[in-house]
Amino acid sequence: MSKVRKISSHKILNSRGDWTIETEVTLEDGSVGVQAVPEGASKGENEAIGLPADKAVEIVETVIADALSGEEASEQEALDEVLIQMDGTPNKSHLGGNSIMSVSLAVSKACAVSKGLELYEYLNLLYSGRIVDGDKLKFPTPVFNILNGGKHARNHLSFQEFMVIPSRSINFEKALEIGDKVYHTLEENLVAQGSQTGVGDEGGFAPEGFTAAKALSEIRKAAKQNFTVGKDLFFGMDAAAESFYKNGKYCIEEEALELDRVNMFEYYKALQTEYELVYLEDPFYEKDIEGWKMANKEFSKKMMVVADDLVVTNSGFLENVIKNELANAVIVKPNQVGTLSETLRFIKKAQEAGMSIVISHRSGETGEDTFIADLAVAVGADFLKAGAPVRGERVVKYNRVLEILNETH
Ligand code: 2PG
Ligand code: MG
Repeated sequence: MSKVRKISSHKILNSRGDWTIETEVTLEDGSVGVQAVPEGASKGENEAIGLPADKAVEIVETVIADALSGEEASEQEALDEVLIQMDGTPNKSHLGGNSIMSVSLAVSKACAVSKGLELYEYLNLLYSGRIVDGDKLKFPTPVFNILNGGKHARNHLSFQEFMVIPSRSINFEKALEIGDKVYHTLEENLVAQGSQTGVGDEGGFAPEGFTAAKALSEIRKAAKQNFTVGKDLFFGMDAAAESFYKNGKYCIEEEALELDRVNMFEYYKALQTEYELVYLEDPFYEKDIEGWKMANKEFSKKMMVVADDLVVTNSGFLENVIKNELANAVIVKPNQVGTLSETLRFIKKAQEAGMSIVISHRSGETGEDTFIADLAVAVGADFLKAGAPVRGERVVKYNRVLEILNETH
């Protein structure tokens, strides 16, 4: 294979207008891999820490470049281990999760180029030791976040994301059509009733004066205009409960509610009974373990109880979730943990435990970054969560899966 010749990095703006970094890794055979770093707004407390962009660029171009130059690029695990050891902290706060992630992922892209492989093929090789034939690839079901609140919007809806999830039996292209159709129907309905159609950070509408029940009923109304709810499609929520957890209570200000754990649980139960909810992400604050236990015990037979802030793509936290039966599905975001190898180990562990895998974007994304689309196909993820079916930085991920589908089928 080929050794690392050069690593350079620079600042770019992300979709929220915040600075992030983009790193370029060049191998001795001339192959190049470029990777930008996304950023979340609602972060788990144990996520890898991103350093300010200027600092991260400096670290990539000095400490990291010095350490990795001349090393064999195809030894992904060994390179990632060097980064982990050099950082030496549990949350990558020394070298920065962003510096580390940009290099780790860019190395894999450069290797794919060097081997003449598509990125998903190379990731597939890293993940399972072999390349799955194109016609045997498993494609993820897209999860469309079409109505926004929480930290992703400037409205007054506590819950972060309301999602449309096409049936698992529907192919990716048709699933995209469904998400897109429901999105535009919802838009027409919002216009007709005089609601705002401005969007949140992930492209979902962010109307004022909505509650969770109103959001779900409007989405269901829009869905029913063209599809059979409960057959063609279902619904999901990312509560991102940490963002409305204050002093031991879940404060849902738009309904003047201050709920304790049990009442919060009852609140979800009422929504689950009323709507075709199959997906509930971060229903409780990450330290409210009893809440998680309650949710998983009651809901896991009927829907996905999805851990995001609770696990932060970290195998150590995942172990605890598996042992204590806190969730039956996990979110995967490479920048939550920092290296590709740790991300792949996390996915493997979750798959072995029988959990559903949801590969996810961040609310702050960059326009051309499609890494998560290739990752989702490479590991046979169940779902790809990349926002609404609008806005360049969101649709580029869905379009990349479509491209892989078209190339292989
Ligand atoms: C989430 C993500 C993506 P953020 O909570 O799942 O939707 O949001 O990137 O802001 O953490
Ligand atoms: Mg989340």
